[in-house]
Amino acid sequence: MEKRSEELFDLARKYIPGGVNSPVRACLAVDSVPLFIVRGSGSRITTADGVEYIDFVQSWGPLILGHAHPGVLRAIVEAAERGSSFGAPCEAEVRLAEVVCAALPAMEMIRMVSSGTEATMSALRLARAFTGRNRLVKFDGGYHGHGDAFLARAGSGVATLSLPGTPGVPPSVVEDTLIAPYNDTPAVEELFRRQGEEIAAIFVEPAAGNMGLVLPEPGFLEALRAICDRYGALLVFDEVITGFRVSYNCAQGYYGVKPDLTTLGKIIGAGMPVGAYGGRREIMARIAPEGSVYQAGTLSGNPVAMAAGLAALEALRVSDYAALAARVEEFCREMEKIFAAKGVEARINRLASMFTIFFTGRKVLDFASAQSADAALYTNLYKHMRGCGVYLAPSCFEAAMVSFAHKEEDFSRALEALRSWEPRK
Ligand code: HOZ
Repeated sequence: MEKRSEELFDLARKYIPGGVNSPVRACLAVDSVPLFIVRGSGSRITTADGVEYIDFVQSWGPLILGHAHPGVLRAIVEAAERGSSFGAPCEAEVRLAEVVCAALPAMEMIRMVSSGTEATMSALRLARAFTGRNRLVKFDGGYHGHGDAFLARAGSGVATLSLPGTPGVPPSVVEDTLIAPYNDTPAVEELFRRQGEEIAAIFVEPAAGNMGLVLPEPGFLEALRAICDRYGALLVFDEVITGFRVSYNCAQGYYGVKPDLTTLGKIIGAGMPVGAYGGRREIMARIAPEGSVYQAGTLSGNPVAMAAGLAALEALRVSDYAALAARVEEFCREMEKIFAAKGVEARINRLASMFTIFFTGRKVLDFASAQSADAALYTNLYKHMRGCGVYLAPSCFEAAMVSFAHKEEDFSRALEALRSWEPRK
């Protein structure tokens, strides 16, 4: 059933470190080989062995409309036929900028880049230049891409592989990175009491998606806003995952808290490599060539990627986010009943079309409580579900993604698979 994937993985390991171009997908944490995908359609993916799976990863978030959405596909083909890259301005990048800024009142100007990592790295440079300060606050288990300054107590692959940080990042680069536990306002206040005059920005995922899904406690984001205002630091929302997923107005619209800067990625490229950062005009105007903060990219504002993003946002503007959230809520409740019937302690954190199953009896509100979850039991579940044709994230520190393309049959088949799970067998 996985023979061809195994063969391709053997070949890949000869040429690509670990056989993959991004660590988590190697499936090491769940003691499995990666599935090589040849096709995706709606909620389903098909592997190189010709096996179809119900996909709850959806390329880690970009595909909220499902795989190969017809409107997105059409836009990509039409744009590609006109040329794949110009390294010069095109109308689509202006239109996408206009549409994103219209959805986010806190975003007056935006700069397109090619990945979420690039967006957060650039936002940090800008925050430092604007405030004239060097330090930043991030949260334990928060992941903001693989920019050097963020690789301290990071989530996602760093957490999955239990890496303390990473060689290659000089201590001097992370010594300006201050860490607080997620949802711990007093800890953030303490950092600012001691070094507030030196802190350029707080970087936070308004709902953390890289230590598994962890939601902000009521008042947490508002407190961060107030602290930044008090000390003249910038509040940066990393909405690479939550942007256009939590709602059409992103997590900032959902929670009603305005950041100074926002980073985006994933959904605004609909599966093409796109990132962006934006915010208040007076801050963004510091970027070259309007200002002096340098940041550039040949593929920034790429016409094919911009066309894909525009088509996706056009469809999302009229999509029923509330209905999808309600369906995911019902699905999570059903899963909770099944776990309870099996005597398995589980917490399912969910928000809109994302969820994470934590095998723990504790409420999961930060990285420490996320780490209390039984990773071996998650591996056991992952393997069973995969055997039943249900594709979950290959790490308990990631969020499952549901799309508008998921159908009743997908949910019922996933629940059926879960019912047949015999924990630890
Ligand atoms: N780090 C991303 C997930 N949060 C991407 C993982 C991958 O594509 O392998």
